[in-house]
Amino acid sequence: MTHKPLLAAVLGQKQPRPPIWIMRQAGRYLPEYRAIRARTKNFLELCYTPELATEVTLQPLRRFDLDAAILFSDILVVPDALGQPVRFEQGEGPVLEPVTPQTIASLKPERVLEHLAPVLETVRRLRAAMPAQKTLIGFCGSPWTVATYMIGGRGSSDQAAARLFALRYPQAFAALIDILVAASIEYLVAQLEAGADVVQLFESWALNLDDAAFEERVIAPNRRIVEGVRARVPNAPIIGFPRGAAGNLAQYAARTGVNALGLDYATPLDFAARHLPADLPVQGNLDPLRLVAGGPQLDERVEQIIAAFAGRPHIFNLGHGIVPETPIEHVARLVDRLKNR
Ligand code: 1CP
Repeated sequence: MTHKPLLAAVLGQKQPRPPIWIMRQAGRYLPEYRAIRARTKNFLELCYTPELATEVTLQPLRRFDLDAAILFSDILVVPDALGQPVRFEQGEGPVLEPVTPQTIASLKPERVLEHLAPVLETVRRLRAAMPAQKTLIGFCGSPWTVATYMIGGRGSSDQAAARLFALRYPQAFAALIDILVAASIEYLVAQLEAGADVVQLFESWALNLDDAAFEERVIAPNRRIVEGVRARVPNAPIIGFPRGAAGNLAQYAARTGVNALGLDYATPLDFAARHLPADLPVQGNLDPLRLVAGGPQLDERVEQIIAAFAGRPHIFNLGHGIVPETPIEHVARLVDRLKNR
């Protein structure tokens, strides 16, 4: 038995009230985050400076009574560690020099853990600093999602570059996925050994895929990671978040072996009841813009979400990341309502 309510929910134990964390809970909506960010040259420097990364990870816990902290880092530290440098341009998001079928062989999986040593040091510091009842969440991007940035060179709404690459160069694509699966296993095992209680797989671009592509690019690699991590850390608690998976969600849950399923906000509330095993823990799924707008449309939806998942272990969260415009009072009100119902 664990005394951490959020970890317990991931492990399938229903809690008296849903534990809560907020996707991207450290970030630009917090003035204390912006103050620290202003002291760093660029975003990756913040991720690679344990003292500052530890501080920004803990900031949301000081302000709100959340049940978990999520390691402050980014899914794109993995390509950076593989030797495909990532830059974060102001107001533009990540920029990378795209990989080609020829350059994939020159990625350097053997240097991943060495490059990410500062992030693992942050996990150790967090472990030491966190109150016993709070859950520490580690994470990485799932291979397909990370590959969309490595191939496209930046974020896009349709992932067309990566989708075409996977179809045109199946061997090179498979080699890239193999590298990302292996690197992700190493990285997640290292996070768990450094003190993470739970790890989350962010498959943020699980949309725009036909079911054959979903099987090959999402289900198979996520399953390999779950199995590879558990071969080294038996029973490792894992949350899968396949954003946009829609009609593929039940397959994802059944076949990857994740403990808990993150739901995006477009997933209908009765979906779990109709299509998921009765005891499968779910996480989610408030529209982040309801948290921006506040008022009755926020409060009423929160109640609907809690009621819909009341019969199973449920972790309350947004259905995608919090946005910079979110008023801090709305976050405080949400956490307070959840804790004092
Ligand atoms: O200067 C800044 O403050 C940059 C903004 C920012 C932040 C705060 C980025 C750039 N990344 C992060 C931190 C981050 N990213 C965290 C830890 C913080 C926390 O949750 O408290 C996590 C878990 C992520 C994960 C992440 N990065 C995802 C998966 C989740 C999701 O939102 O779907 C993705 C897709 C990224 C890539 C990324 N990093 C940053 C941006 C702007 C983006 C998205 C680019 C795009 O839209 O394609």
